[in-house]
Amino acid sequence: MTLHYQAAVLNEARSSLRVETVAAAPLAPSDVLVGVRAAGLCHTDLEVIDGSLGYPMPIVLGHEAAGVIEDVGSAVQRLKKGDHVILSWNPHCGHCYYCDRGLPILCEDYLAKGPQAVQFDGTCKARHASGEELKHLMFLGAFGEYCIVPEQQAIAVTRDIPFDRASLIGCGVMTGVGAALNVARIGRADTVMVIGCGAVGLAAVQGARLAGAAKIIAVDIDADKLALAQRMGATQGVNAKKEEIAAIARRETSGRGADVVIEAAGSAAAFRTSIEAVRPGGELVWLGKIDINTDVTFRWGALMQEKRIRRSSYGEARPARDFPMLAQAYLDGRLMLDELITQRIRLDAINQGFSALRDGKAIRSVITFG
Ligand code: CXF
Ligand code: ZN
Repeated sequence: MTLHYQAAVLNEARSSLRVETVAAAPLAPSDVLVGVRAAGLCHTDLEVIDGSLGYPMPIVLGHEAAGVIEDVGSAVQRLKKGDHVILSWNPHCGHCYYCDRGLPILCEDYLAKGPQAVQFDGTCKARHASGEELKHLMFLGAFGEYCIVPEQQAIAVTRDIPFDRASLIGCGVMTGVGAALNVARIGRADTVMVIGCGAVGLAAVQGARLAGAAKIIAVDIDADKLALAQRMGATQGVNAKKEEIAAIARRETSGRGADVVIEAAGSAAAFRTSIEAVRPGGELVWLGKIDINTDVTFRWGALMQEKRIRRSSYGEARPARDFPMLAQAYLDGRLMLDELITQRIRLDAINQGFSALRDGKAIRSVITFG
């Protein structure tokens, strides 16, 4: 019998999402049916809505989610009905050139199929009532009551973490904490600067704290976000509207510059500031993004002196290793997630949720189901 459920569908860019009844595809042997319980609204979803990121339509967005396994395909081995899971948006084949070199984020199959907005086996897992196929953003499409994904994308975690907090681990938190714990090599005496205190930047501040950094300088233009960064582990907050950021980095490090700078603001100015603020031989991790066709200029001298620049899209996530670890860190009180949720909304309020994100009013709005 076909499963019907409610999902928010984007039929064309620069239009509102519409909550519609859709039909699920039959479960393939290696797929699981996830009952989505919480899904966060991320900037990448917003870029698709606003048309700066082109995807085929109609599409179901949503790629930061947690839920419950409702059914499993005949070949599924690791998961069972009732398991609580956080979803990963980086399925990978495990045997291509890049997977062999420890870079699942560059998996050839993942990169080839991502822009087609199909699931990892090349098919779509939901249809409109009209019979038209629905695409899925980032191999998930979690803005609906259900979501069908291959087993590898659903990571079982402890039942003790609430779904709304767990959902954040699937994208923003993983990216920020991972930048500090997996990508940068933060030493105990290090000074780390985090530029941009949205969900990803606040997670990076916490990652720097977990890595044992001595000083953590949080940078933003919003006083409330700076105050939150300080509650989360920043040793100081700096308002980029009022202060010269690179000068602060030097002042705090006997003139050298920060050992590690994590950029999570996503502006040309932030990219430029980040390279000016890092010390010679220091590490820079760029997480933010701007339109891919935009040129960014740098002062050449700032790029010299053995500085190491890394771009990371998912904080070198290893979801099966990292999601349970992050869930436990939350339960132990070492990772603050409650404060990242500005509002909880129902699926039919999704367009207001995106307006709040567009206006910079929300760190995270989370849709809750059930
Ligand atoms: C993005 C980062 C840039 C590549 C696509 C995914 N992360 C989360 O939304
Ligand atoms: Zn995201």
